[in-house]
Amino acid sequence: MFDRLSEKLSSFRSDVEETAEEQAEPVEDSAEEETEETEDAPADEAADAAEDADLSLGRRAKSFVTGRVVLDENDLEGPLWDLEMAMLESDVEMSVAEAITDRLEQELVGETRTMLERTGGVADEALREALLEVLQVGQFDFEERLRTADKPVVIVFTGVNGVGKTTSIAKVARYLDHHGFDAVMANGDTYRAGATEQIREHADNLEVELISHDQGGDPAAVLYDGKEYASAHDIDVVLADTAGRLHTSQGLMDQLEKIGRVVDPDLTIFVDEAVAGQDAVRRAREFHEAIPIDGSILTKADADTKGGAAISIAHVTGKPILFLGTGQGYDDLERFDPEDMVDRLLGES
Ligand SMILES: Nc1nc2c(ncn2[C@@H]2O[C@H](COP(=O)(O)OP(=O)(O)O)[C@@H](O)[C@H]2O)c(=O)[nH]1
Ligand SMILES: [Mg+2]
Repeated sequence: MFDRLSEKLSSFRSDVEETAEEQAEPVEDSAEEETEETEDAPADEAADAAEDADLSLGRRAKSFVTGRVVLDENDLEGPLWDLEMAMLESDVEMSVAEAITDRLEQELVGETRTMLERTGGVADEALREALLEVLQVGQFDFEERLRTADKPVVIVFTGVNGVGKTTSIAKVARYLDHHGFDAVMANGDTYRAGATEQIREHADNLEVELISHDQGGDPAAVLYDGKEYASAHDIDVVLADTAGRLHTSQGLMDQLEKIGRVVDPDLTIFVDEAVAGQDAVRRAREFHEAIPIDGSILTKADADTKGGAAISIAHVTGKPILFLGTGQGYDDLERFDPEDMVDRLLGES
């Protein structure tokens, strides 16, 4: 998962380390700094240069451990540019790539840095901070939210056709069961032939009730019935499926808007596939602008090497990624954890 992006991030780390070792001035203590300021005669400068050139690798390495180095904009220009290009190639959205490189520059440039570890360690730390900043957007405790909400909690799943909405509903039903919540499914995809059979199979496998109407019926009416059923049977959560495709995208948005009015969902979750990269990010933005979402599920992360959608979608919508879909089985659903994601991207898990 996300291997290619992970490789590119790790080459940024080694680029910065290399640049720092080649270019940054080791500053061993403040006494020396003061001497340097007063010694500005050309002869002394030459002597300094000779002394610098003389610094053995071992001594330099030691000064990185115990001393301090200063990285400036010029040192970082190359590595940051390469990183930005690498992120764009990995389908990271432009504004998100910029937010990450800006943050890295802020973290790394400027004041003298105490080098507790090798420079790579500092780049690593900065990269971790920058990635966390874009991934942590709006995270909330999903189970706590369900626990404290009035029941039944209605969760509507939106997104285009084929991205994994119905499969995700089945996985979330399993997840809820494992966390002590019961659920009913409601099939608001009355548009596609075969949609009811597909979700019924999941409902039967998972032993969850399914509310459905005939094909061509009003989705809002099905979801309303799902909510009524849940109230009458004391069921915690209604998992509401929707159609991903109508004649026009305006039709789709109108339908979601009507669902919003009729069942007043507690959570609207946007589902898209991680493998769709920039397209997934663009759709997330469009859906969110039309019908505000509360979070996203990124499916097919198991098949995604680029990682761009996973990096970008929270930042672009301002709403968190809640789950990653990692396969076709009911248990292939991971609660999204920004720290774990960063560890994975930085090769630490
Ligand atoms: N590899 C993989 N396949 C998935 C995942 N989620 C869904 N799929 C597959 O994607 C296809 C479309 O899923 P479906 O739930 O019908 O999409 P919908 O049209 O949005 O409801 C199915 O073949 C699913 O098995 C996932 O996380 N990983
Ligand atoms: Mg479906």
